[in-house]
Amino acid sequence: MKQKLTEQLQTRFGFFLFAVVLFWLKTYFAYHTAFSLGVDGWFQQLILFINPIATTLLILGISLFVKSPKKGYRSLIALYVLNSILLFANIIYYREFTDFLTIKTIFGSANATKNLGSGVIAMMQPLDLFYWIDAFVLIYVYKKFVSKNRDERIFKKRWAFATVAASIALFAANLGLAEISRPQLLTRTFDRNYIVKYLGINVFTLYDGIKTAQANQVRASADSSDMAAVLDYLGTHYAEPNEANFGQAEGKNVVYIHLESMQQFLIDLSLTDETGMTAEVTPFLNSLYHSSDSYSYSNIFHQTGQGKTSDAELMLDNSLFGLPQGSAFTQIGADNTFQSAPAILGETFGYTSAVFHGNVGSFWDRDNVYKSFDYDYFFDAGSSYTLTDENSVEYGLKDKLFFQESAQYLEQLPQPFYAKFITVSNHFPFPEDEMNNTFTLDTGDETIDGYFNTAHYADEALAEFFQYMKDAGLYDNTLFVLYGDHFGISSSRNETLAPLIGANPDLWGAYDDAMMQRVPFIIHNPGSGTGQISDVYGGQIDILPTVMHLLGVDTSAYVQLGQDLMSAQNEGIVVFRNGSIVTSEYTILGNTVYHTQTGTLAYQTEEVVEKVAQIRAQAELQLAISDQIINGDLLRFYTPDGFVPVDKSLHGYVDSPSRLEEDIAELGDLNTSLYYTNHGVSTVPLYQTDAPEFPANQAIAEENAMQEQPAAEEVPAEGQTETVE
Ligand code: GP9
Ligand code: MN
Repeated sequence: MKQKLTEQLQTRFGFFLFAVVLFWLKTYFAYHTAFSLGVDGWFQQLILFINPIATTLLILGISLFVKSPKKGYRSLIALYVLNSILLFANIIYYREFTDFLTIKTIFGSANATKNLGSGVIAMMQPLDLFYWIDAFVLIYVYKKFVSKNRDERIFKKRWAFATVAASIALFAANLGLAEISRPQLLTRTFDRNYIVKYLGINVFTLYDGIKTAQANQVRASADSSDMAAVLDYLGTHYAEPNEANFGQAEGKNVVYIHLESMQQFLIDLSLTDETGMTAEVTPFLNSLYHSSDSYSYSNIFHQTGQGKTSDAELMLDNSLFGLPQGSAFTQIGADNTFQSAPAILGETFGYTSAVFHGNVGSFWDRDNVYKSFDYDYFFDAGSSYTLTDENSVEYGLKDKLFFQESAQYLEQLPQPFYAKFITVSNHFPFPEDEMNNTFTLDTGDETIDGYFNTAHYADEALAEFFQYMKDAGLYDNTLFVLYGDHFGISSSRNETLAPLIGANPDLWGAYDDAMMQRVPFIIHNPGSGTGQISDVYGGQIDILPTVMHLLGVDTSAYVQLGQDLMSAQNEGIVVFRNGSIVTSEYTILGNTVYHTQTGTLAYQTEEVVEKVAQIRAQAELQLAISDQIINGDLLRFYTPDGFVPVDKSLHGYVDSPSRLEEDIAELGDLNTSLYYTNHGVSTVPLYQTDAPEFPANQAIAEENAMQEQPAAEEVPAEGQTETVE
């Protein structure tokens, strides 16, 4: 019997079937352990169970066409490993993004892959080895039982074709069952989860590839008449500014602070750290949030997709959404035409614009995309900051050092300026950093512990920066816009997080995950005294028109898809990039509708159904219009009166500091920079930071150590007591 089995296994087809079964079971195992596919009932379970078979037969079946037996076996193993890599990459990706890998994420750009790759090690777990055991088994079985007694017969082509035919038939059956459970599955693409649940990961990848190719065609086939629908939409959607504060900050500098991975639940949150001390996690942000000079928001949601940071930037600078897949920055950002904030402010009021970011400029293709947005300068790691192992984390210079090192460029910018600071310290995996552990927790989940620690650190960095702005004399004349870019804690961790934020993990559900997508949004206008905390529902798409109106820009002719949050005409419909919708009344997640205020399921009366359908139509239209603009590059067909299209060729960021120097030399007496108006006295020495890596602090620490006092650690420790109390 055993002998018989071994003989069967040694044949081409026997070994092939063995591999198919192995891969099938592995995939099914992964479905249950690595993804949450929302499988409901026995019928969906059945479909899930059978869905790996068809594509596994097809993919591994390719090896049956290889004539040479030796090469045939080997190509089978190679295909097996390749398909395993695809599955494994999806497992790791899903862990962080709760999503599947798309063709664009894989091949779209080196940046996206780098983005994916960087967190991979941190995301891997020892148990991940399980996903490779089968491959080792396959290779072992081949070496031990097959290779010496290989089936040397040429595998008949017609059997190879028969296998392909069988796989197609099986796929058709699979699709048929799927369509019974979910009609129009492929035509409407409800959700990526659905495609994987019903048809498997391989089919999803292929399907996604076809969609991507189609998208490339859309751009080529778009023409100026497509703008008509967009302008129609804007005609009905535009929200007029609130007269009470239109132009309140006119002429002021604008400083945007991109708060990496900050979520709204951090605001006003106090936790007890390991030392037993109870403290606010983000005391400085909290003080800004409650300041009477701040327009603060408690119900602003991030609307980013896979483009994460870059999607947030796209929305903030353009009031256009990122794409349903991948990053719009890396896919079209360098080519498309935009009417971005730096261009509008530059043309309207003569603003100088700059981005500060302590990471390499190529990440998210920023060094090309910013040209399309009309940024004058981009101070990045390559040109403007000195990075060492000690002073940087995975995505660049640590926040305290980043802000400090930025001061030398900021003071040189002709005013008014529009400056964006992109922080990095509070980025997944929120690494523990011995020198900067200012808030230590032990919840049993390192990611969550790390998150509070790095958020606290980022908050301290922010406080130092604001202090500098005051000391340098820039503060009063600057409008600050602070926003969280996207979640830092992924939904898979929310149940662990729940007790820390006063929620019951047992009652946690999809509604709560949706509510966790709130991000901080604060417009701080020093001296205004007109601030308040607004509970208006909005998203990142709404920030640009809101800020523009405060700055006194008439936005009515621009293509901005958001609505001024201070406008009486604001509709308060927030659509997520995945299609979920939140309003102050309803939270719509797929077919499930909740009352936003209570989290209870909404009883679907006729009235509710009608209202929800209306909201859904508006939300879908907003996303669709945005996608049309981006995919078709429609802004190339429409230039508002008086607006001069951006000339990308004017910009280059290889060495922004030198370029700035040249530009201000040319300005001569017309220079309005802080440095110039200060008669050439730098404000940089005014910058106070307790960063232990900061050279001055290191010198003090060394001196203290020389005097044999255990003071080396006291420098950061002092900062700690100040903020903890
Ligand atoms: C990269 C940084 C992080 O430079 O902005 O991007 P993210 O991973 O958050 O999208
Ligand atoms: Mn980010």
